[in-house]
Amino acid sequence: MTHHHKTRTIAKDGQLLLQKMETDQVETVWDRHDAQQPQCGFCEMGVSCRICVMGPCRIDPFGEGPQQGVCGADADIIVARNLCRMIAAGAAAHSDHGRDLVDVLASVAENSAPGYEIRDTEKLCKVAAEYGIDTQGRQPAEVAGDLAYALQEEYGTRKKELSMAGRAPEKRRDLWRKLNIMPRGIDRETSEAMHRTHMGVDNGWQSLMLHSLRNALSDGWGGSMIATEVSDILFGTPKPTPTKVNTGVLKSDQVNVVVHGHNPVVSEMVMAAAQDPEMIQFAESRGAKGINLCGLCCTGNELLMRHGIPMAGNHLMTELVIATGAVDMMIVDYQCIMPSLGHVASCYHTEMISTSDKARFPGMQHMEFHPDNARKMAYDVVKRAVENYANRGSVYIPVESVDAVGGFSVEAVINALGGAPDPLLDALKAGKIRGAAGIVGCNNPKIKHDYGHVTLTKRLIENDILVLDTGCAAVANAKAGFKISDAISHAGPGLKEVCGSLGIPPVLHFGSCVDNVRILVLAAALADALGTDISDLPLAGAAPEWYSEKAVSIGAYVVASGIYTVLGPMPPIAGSMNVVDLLTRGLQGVVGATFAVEPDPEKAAGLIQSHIENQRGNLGLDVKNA
Ligand code: BF8
Ligand code: SF4
Repeated sequence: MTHHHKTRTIAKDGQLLLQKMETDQVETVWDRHDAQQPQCGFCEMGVSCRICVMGPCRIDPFGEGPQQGVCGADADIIVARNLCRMIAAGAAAHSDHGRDLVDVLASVAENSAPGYEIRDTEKLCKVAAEYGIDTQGRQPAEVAGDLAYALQEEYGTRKKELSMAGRAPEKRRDLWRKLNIMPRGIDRETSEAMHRTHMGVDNGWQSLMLHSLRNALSDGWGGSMIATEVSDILFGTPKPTPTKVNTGVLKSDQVNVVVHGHNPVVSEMVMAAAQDPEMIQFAESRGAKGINLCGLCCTGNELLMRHGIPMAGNHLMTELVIATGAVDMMIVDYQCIMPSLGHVASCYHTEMISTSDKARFPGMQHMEFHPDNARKMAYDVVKRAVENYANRGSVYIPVESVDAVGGFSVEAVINALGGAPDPLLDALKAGKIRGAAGIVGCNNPKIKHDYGHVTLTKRLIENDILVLDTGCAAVANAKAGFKISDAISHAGPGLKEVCGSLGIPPVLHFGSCVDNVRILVLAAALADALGTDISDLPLAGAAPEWYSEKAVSIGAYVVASGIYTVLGPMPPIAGSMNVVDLLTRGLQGVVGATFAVEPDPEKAAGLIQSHIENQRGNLGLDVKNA
């Protein structure tokens, strides 16, 4: 094997498929990353600005060249504005995804979305009650209509506080009010971020950063929370479900349909079509043994969480999966879909289908899904996938799949604990579990694929820290075998005992990236049970391989919610020591938590461990020297 494949990824299937793509002479994201070297140092430090056409401008980080843009903006202003816009884009992506689910909910209420239904009426009623909607003796569709309307109001400008933010502990909400960062409307905060960062508006780097936190909170306690809750209402609240992961989930003798993207609205309907006995019969009539639906990235996580649909891989695997030659069709919705995929697919037999009016890609056929036609479209695309099975060339599925358990919603965790968070709190107090860490986020060719996630997770569970994961981190950890009950053999003695008696793995799959809100809800429940704030708990967050604007928004709302967060890759802020200092130190006195940056996961584990022990000490619990 060419040596550099091993430096690019720790995943065996990744290494072998990289080798194959080299032989096939198909470029990958790593090749293009190499071709971009050296990347622009100004942009890396966040000191380039192209917000207006008096520019583009850049600040010389060595102090020799210009220290101001044409308008007079200095490095602090430029860095803060750029970061604010990253957060606005990330918050917009999650929140618009949430809006699409609300649209489906509204259509279900009007009976104009054939094939969609309310699968979790209990959750429907619970969320409706939070909005003061009467549920007694009413039909689910009526309640759903009122709830959809109320959720649309969360996006607007009529409110002073998001209703969903009411789920945060009292102390946290008081703090947000005091700091004037309580999110008001979801779209409002994003729109205001774009206004503030227009040339000649907000030129205070501190006020820009505070609004950025408010914008991020409108994602975490708004758009993403709505996305998760409405997905549960429409498609079911996850329960622990066995599944399989890595490219070994592809089947050489079945029609392989892979869904990629984020929104379950399309992938759920594709699943229904792929499981229809008539479609399976059609596949058999074409010589296949069946239809094998697999996921990639977060839409894959959505299906994995609720139905145990197998997961073919995470972000950096999305090109490599196609190189197996086994994917008869890939169906995408939006976010994190590399525009290279159409070209990669053209080198094999894979048909590529885009489905969202918001997201087009070169080399893909566009078949647009809407709530009213989704069922018909799903059957159309799956039928085409079956027809494409005959066009397969040679197939290379390099590894066996790995077992995993997904589906840990907060409801499922509380259920596993016997109905209340007390056993978890007792284990924390007794020091058997030292604390918990959320490991979340992406892959990034700047960090060896999956190495950041897997190494950090390994070190934390060894040291009795429970890991909750989402997104591409969750897929990395599943592939590493951390998500079966036997994985307690990797855990420290206390965590091993607790997980063993509860029958859960030491690493809990909490879902897709919007499902990070499940971690917030659990953290709020723990804080409420202890009568304290989230910032007092022995918790931490980490995004060891993050790349996307969405991840910046997540990091910002997690910190603004009071949870210390360690980033792997450095965000583009190094050009402003003021902004760096605020985010890594100053925020402690503001929101009770900070960011840290540490690309080495071994060292990141040390940071998280000392933070958790420190938090334990402040709570009056026993402290272990790391
Ligand atoms: O929302 S973890 S690479 S797939 S952004 Fe994207 Fe990052 Fe993966 Fe999911 Ni999240
Ligand atoms: Fe340059 Fe200012 Fe325009 Fe940015 S806003 S491009 S710093 S003139």
